[in-house]
Amino acid sequence: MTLAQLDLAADVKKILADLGVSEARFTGGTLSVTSPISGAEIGRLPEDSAAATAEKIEAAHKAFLEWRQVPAPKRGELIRLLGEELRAGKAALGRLVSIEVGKITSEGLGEVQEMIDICDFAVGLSRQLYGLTIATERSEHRMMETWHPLGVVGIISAFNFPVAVWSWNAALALVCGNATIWKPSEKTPLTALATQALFERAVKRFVAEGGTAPANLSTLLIGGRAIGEVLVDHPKVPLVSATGSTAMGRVVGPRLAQRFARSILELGGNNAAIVCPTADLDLTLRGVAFAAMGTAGQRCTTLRRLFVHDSVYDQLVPRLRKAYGSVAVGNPLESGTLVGPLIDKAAFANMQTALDGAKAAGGTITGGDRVDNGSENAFYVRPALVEMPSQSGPVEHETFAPILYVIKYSDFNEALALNNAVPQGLSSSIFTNNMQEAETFVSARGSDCGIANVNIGPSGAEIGGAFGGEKETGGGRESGSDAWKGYMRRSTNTINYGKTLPLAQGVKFDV
Ligand code: UN1
Repeated sequence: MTLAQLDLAADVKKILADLGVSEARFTGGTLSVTSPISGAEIGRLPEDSAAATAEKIEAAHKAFLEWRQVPAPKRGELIRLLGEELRAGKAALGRLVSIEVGKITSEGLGEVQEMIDICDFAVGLSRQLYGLTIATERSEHRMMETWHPLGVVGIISAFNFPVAVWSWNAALALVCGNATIWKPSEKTPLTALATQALFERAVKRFVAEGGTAPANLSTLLIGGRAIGEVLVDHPKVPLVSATGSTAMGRVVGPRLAQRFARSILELGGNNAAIVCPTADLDLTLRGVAFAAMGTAGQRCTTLRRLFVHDSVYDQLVPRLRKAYGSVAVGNPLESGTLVGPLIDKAAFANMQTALDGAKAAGGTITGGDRVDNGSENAFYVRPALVEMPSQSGPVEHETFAPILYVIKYSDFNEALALNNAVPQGLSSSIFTNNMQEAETFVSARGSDCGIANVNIGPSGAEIGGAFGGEKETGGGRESGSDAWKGYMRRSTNTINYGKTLPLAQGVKFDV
């Protein structure tokens, strides 16, 4: 079947109808959504106005006031049910992710699995929101810290992980006792509608079980930048977690700081891997191929820079060139495809601009050309492998496309310095069997990124670890480990259970 013959709009309609989303939510509106698979329109959503957004925030705040009173393990039960709904809806939601974003089938499903995983994590967490008890210097006193919900948590997500990023934030924020309000990317509101429908199903079951869940606990905002601004500026939103470009973060971060609200920023990455003389080259080839070409280079963790030791360069790079030449590019819904389309025409134009810049800087390019799939509005490309004489020009920037810059190195410390020499600091990897190199890479003088891996690529992180990066990546942490603390406020409590009032630091104040 050619791309032009695919009736993706009908497919979308059926998936959304099965999930109980009314047609009025995705037809007849002003926000047009197209599938990158064929370029065809698959939805037209009514948008929220700025005034409606402010009302939704007020309603979410009311929900928060009730929800914070529900014991955390009971809040966890709602997220357990959400996990069940996601399990039941995995095939449908995964397919919708593939249609709306262009991910290959296993990655569309994988994204939903990531949502299920974080729900499981959050359910356990709902019984582990621990604070410390701290030794006090005063007799008959006790000092402790307790963690309380914050309020309404704003979530701004990007097109490339249209639903998983919501779940990392929402699952934690909700068990922590907050209400959430979500502005998905304008490019991917349909998967958000589907996710919201699954959440509402979970709420229904929770209430049927006797649980207390206020209305508007999780709210969806549909629209563009203007409503995002309302969210960022609203005094009843104490935290906004925003995923997107560094340019977006430069606007959102200072605006939140200006009103002393918190931010979790998950911005650009320009992730590197170092291939050392002792690397297992079969494993390296597979690790590099997935990290650099997977998701058509549109993950924030995508591998973009590869530093290869000169002793293995001529063994690895020709094999990589071959993989780039033969990787299956095409309809992501077809089995066997590994690289789907770019999200849109602008992404294609950005890729071509970066490749032109690389050429001007002395790069030798394999691939990068458009693959004609019979639809002028769909943008398929052969991933590009660009051998560069040095780290300069477009290598220093994140281009959200499958371009891997390869640079030869001879000294380990030089490679480490190159890894750290870009403004972004999300993810990084080393391929080596030399223990000193591996340990140095993950040490204080090693990679300066939020994620530093050994013998796996920089992308495809599990939810159990904290996810995020340093420098222009924004510094935020989401998902596992103790990232939950970002969604709560800490209260330090000192309790005097005696009859005297000793003051700290030996101060005397007898009246
Ligand atoms: C992103 O691209 O915004 O580690 C997130 C990964 C995924 C998440 C990527 N678990 O590649």
